[in-house]
Amino acid sequence: MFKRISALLLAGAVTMTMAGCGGDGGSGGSADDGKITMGFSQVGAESGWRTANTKSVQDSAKSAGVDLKFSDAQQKQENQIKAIRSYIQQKVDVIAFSPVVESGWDTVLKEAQSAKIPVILTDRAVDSADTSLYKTFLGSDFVEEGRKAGTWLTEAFKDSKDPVNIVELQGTTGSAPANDRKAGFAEVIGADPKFKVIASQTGDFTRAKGKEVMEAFLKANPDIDVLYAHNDDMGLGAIEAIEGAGKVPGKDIKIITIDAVKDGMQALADGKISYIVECSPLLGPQLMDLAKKAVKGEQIPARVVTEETTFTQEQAKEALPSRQY
Ligand code: GZL
Repeated sequence: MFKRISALLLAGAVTMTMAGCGGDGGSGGSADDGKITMGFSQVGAESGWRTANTKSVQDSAKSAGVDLKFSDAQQKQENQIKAIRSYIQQKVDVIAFSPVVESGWDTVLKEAQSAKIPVILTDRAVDSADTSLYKTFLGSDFVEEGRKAGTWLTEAFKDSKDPVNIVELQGTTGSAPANDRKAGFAEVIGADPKFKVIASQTGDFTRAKGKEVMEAFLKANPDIDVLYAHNDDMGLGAIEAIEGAGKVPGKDIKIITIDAVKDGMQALADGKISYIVECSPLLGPQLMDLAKKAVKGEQIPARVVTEETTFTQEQAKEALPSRQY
């Protein structure tokens, strides 16, 4: 995480804007006729967020006239590496991917660099020390998302004199969102010793695993006050476990999640979830714009941070009718 923050500070993060500051004479690629080919390696189809992200990428490629080669890695790094190698063999103009985990990418990214194919990180980041291996990282600030979750919790329990027992459902082990959402949350609640994370385990961003792990948490810990789930889907699975244990989600156990997909927002509006931090999956349009610029050899920002908000139960009721995902 630290490496990426220093790269962020060096490069100067931009939010939602792209500074096309004139060409640096890159490979040029086939963008001169406007049509480019993108090889995209997607993490998988593990959550509602991922489904929405895939739709955004595929729809945006169509409207941008980008020829998209798309692969689903079923949450396995080796499948993403295979897909990237195949795109290099096919001599695509640009490669984009959401790295399922932060580490282990340098070798294949060096192969893409030697083949003079620009790489764009979208959604999740890598921890490579060599930031020349990719042109930009387009995605959320996951540490900030964790901080927002922690800030809501400390505010909600500011008058409590008793210990606040928290269980945490982490995202995929080794992934940037799991590492950073955990760090940001811990940074904020760590200021007050009454907040105690009594159990923390991965639910791999899936509903099924979230339910399974929450069942175990409930068996081992009779006095849970709060669940912090790194995504809506694990929170929704946990709600099934909480109700199965005869407890009332949102009342007996406050629930904070991250994403703000439709099912999560509905549970928030229904009072089962207490607070949601948004993480937008709608990265497609920006990705296609950045890809075209990269293929033309134009300068693009090293970091593009997506703008996001947060939702209370009242705000969810207002926002639900117009949600795109
Ligand atoms: C976050 C993304 C995460 C979502 C999960 O940008 O990588 O992966 O929060 C998804 O829902 O599975």
